This record gives sequence, structure tokens and C-alpha cells, in this order.
Amino acid sequence: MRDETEALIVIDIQNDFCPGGALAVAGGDEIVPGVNALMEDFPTIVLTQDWHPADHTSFASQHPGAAPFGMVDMPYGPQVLWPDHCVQGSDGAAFCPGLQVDRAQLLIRKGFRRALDSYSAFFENDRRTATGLAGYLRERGAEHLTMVGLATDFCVAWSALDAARLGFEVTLRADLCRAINLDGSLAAAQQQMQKAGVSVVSASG
Ligand code: VGL
Ligand code: ZN
Repeated sequence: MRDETEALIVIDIQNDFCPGGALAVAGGDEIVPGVNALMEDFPTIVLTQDWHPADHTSFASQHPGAAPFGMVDMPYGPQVLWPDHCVQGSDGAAFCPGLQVDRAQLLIRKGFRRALDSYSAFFENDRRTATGLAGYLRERGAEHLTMVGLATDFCVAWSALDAARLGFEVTLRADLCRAINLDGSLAAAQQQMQKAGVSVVSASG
């Protein structure tokens, strides 16, 4: 077991991001066994869950004439329009079958405000509205965060970038993440994470 300065952040491993889901990420389900094994090694485990109202403004269905994966300008900046996904209480919003969640101490739900999306586990997409996770982790004594989950280039990358900006030491386990890769979003996210000092690795270190 690692010491109390180490926390594992398990991002959005939910049915809608796995094959057959509304916003399926290729191979999303493949990471479950590895994430389960990694959880055994961490004293502090946080899960996040994308958790939208049915009329969330990140859904293309809320914008007449718009198609999924287009862009729209929101008051807080540009926003990708998504297929309806992770609706609060739906089967699609539930954790993927087999994900071993019993040892997690905190569940952060995000994206629950209709007019504001939230990719990062720390701040919503206005980059100002905090989820409370930074305070929780600091009070628990966490300094080094390991990130796994879905999707690499959206919720995982935004979480990793915010964590680095907040002063945490961040490791991303690329082998335990899968990407959406929309218009080069994966390469862009990798570049930003490298610049921010996020350590992207493919095995336990
Ligand atoms: C995510 C798009 C929309 C993610 C969530 O978990 O990466 N991506 N909502
Ligand atoms: Zn979402």
C-alpha cells in the first residue's frame, strides 16, 4: 500500500463511455481490471461520475439544428456538443459492470448544473466553479495524484491539468485511460499535459 500522500482519481468509468453506451469510448471497458488492481494499492481513492440533468446544455439535442460533436459558444467559452449521456440516475450514468468501487471514500458528481458543463474533477468548464475536490484532497494529506479513466482527452486531461495547476504532483496512467480523440483532441491534450509537467506513463512506478 502506498502512503497517505498518494491518492488515486478514477474518472468517469461509466456505462455511457463504454462500448454500447451513448458516448462510447473505444476500449473503455478494457481498463476496468487494471483499475481494480491499482485501487488495491492506494489508501485514498476518489471516483468521479459525469452526472447531467436530462436537459443539459452540453447535449446537442438542446440546440435545434445542431448535431453531436459540433461546437457552440457558451457564456463561459466554446463547448463541444455531445450526444445525450450520463443522465442522472440512468443506467448509462452507472459505473461500468465489474468496477470495484467499495474501497473508494469519495464520489464527486459533476456536470449537474444545466447550463455549465464540467469535464474536470476540480473545476467546471467556466474554470472557476470548484467541485470541492482540491480541499478534500489537501485535508486528507494527498500530494501526489494518479489519474485513470475516461476519456483521456477530455475529463482525464482537464482533471490532470487542473491538478497540476493547483500544485499537486500528477501522474496519468495512459494504459488505464482511453480517448475520444475528436479533431486531434488527444494530441492537443498530450501536448498540454507535457507542458504542465503531468507525468504520462504506461505502467506502475
Ligand atoms: C466526458 C464528454 C462529455 C468525459 C464527459 O468523461 O471525458 N466527455 N462528458
Ligand atoms: Zn458529460
